[in-house]
Amino acid sequence: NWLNTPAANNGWAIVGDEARNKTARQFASRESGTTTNRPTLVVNFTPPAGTFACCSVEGSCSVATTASCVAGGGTPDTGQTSCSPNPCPQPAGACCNADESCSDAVTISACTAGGGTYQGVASTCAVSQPDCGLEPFVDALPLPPVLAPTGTRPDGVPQYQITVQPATQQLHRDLPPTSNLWTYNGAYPSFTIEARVGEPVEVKYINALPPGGHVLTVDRCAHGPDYYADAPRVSTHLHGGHVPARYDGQPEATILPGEMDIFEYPNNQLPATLWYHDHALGITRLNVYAGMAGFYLLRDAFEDALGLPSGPYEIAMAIQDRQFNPDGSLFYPAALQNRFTGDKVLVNGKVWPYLNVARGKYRFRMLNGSQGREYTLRLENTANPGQVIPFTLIGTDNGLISSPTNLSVVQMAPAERFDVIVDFSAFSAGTEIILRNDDTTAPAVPNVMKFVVQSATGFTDPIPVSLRPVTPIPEAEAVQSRWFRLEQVSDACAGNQWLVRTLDGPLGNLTGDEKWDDLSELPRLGTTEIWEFENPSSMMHPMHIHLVSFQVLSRTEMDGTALPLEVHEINTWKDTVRVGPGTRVRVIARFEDYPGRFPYHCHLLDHEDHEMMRQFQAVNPPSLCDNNGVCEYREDSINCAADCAEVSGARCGDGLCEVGDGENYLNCATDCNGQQLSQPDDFACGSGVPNAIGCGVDENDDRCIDATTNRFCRLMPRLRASCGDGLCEGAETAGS
Ligand SMILES: [Cu+2]
Repeated sequence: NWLNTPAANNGWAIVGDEARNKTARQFASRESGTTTNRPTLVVNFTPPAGTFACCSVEGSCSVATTASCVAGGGTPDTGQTSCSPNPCPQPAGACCNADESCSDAVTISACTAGGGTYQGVASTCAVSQPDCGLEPFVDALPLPPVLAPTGTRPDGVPQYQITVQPATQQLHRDLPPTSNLWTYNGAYPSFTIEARVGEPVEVKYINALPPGGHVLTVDRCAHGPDYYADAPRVSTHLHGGHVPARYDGQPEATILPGEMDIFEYPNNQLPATLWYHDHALGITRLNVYAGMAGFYLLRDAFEDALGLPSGPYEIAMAIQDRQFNPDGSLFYPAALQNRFTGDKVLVNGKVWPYLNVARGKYRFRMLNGSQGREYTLRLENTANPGQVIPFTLIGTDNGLISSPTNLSVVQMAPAERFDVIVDFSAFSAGTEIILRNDDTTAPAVPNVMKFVVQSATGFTDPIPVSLRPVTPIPEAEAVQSRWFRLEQVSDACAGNQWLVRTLDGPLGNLTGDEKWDDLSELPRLGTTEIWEFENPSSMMHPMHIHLVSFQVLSRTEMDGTALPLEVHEINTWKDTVRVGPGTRVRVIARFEDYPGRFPYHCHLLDHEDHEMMRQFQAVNPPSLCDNNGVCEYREDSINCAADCAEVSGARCGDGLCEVGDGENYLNCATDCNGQQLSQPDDFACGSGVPNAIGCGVDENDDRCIDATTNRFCRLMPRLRASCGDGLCEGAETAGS
């Protein structure tokens, strides 16, 4: 906290008379948020006779003799003997403001009082802006184009193709092109997928990244890179999507360069602002940071008929922070972070852009797509900074709310979405309205983007007073409760790591299940559960659960004292909830449709990558087990153990060189011999044997993988293949 919230720092003055009760006094530090509370040192000095105020060119004052003043380049003011108050004329110059903008003709005192850096007498912004940083609001807000299908299946399902590939893109007018982007289809952010409820879409994901290492530095302390090192693995998750486990972007089901995978999204859920982003185990933060994120907008006829702003008046905004190297490339720390916060905020891939808006209403689908930064957003009319301009909330993470509600500020945790209407109709042409971020997390970034009101009239229809009714899930419907504690523990490799630890009750004992591989939560499909996250730590964790849309039931202090829910958390559909320090949050969800393993995790990406991610397995009802000795559809190793045995370990002959489970070219030549992409068959895959090479981790593209012959190599052991969990795992075959 000392570093992260310096405004809260203070000191103690010890009076020293221990006979009295109060012998100490708290005082603010020079970093205090209240300027007048900052400590000042007052020195009383009586200058000797014959000295006068001496003014420097910069306007500072000292007391000196006339001769020494002139000798030092100053101008004596013989009418003044004191510098208090400062009698010197204040020259003006350029001021680098706290938001990296530059203002001309500002006095040094006015500049520093506003948190700026004075650039010198007679300096100008024409010269000084580059020293101030990146000038805000010089690039137009990019509007990600809609992705066009590449084909249509015989059953009418549109087919999309997303190729993960490097790209170079200019992210600010004055920033050199950023050359270390890894993107979907060459665009950061990606193209937007438009989908409709009840109409499935197919997406083919192709990993066309260069073989070799990752474009950003991989920390091998993370689970995933501890096996795969810096291999450029990808696995794409549709955030907020209600999809089968097979298509969920399972963190371990990554594909390597040269591989592809085909997903089908059923779109059987409420319309919502979804987004797709990478979810590869242990390198999610790096893949998302490098650019792997895009919108997936799901609609239906009911929402269309509401008459909300659409077309040019409906804009999705991906808000993400970044930090740049001087050459324009993305900077990310080599080691896992507690919480990364960049010093620039981008919206749809431009640093601090602007948007020209018509005088009317806009629907903004705002996404906090940042690694770990929270935002406290507010609209500020530069001509009238005190004016409150509301965001009219119409929807949250997973769909519309019952009726519009005005918010004066929007507080967004990572991965949260706010679907809002902003009405510019009351402003005259030329009005500039800045989307401010009042969150002071260091490095503080006060700007997000700017709206410039134009003279044209835009969308002026009224917003319906009723949107889509949200019915609360009754607590009594829940058949199971689960409790989790969010805690940091020591870690031999990285020093520490964060965990989601299963408890045996509210404020209960640890059960010992706390890692990714600890599969302890088995919600039954067709039932409702209440999950409670308790957070005794000093950090906020935005907790995300795959598969389900949940409702937030309550937030309390650790001792159970009730805390109010935020407006956007009351009777709304969510998939990510803020669990603040020292609080407990309960959510309720219906587990429906899709059996299998799904992650739940903290969406601070550095936490997610470092063990603050678990998986639950949604299991079929026991009534669907027919005990006929064959593991069939809707049977799994939990609901039908007799038919669906758990299998583990390697199975020679399955086309998968299971190095992690002990296979090599000596004990399983059929799976592990000569399967190098684009190489003659004279290599040997596997470990523990002479001259073997590993799986997909070497630099020369001689990986033990050949997608064209459907042969793969896996270094990570498959410890517990569970038949019926929706994933075809290492030792599982069609026969087993
Ligand atoms: Cu966390």
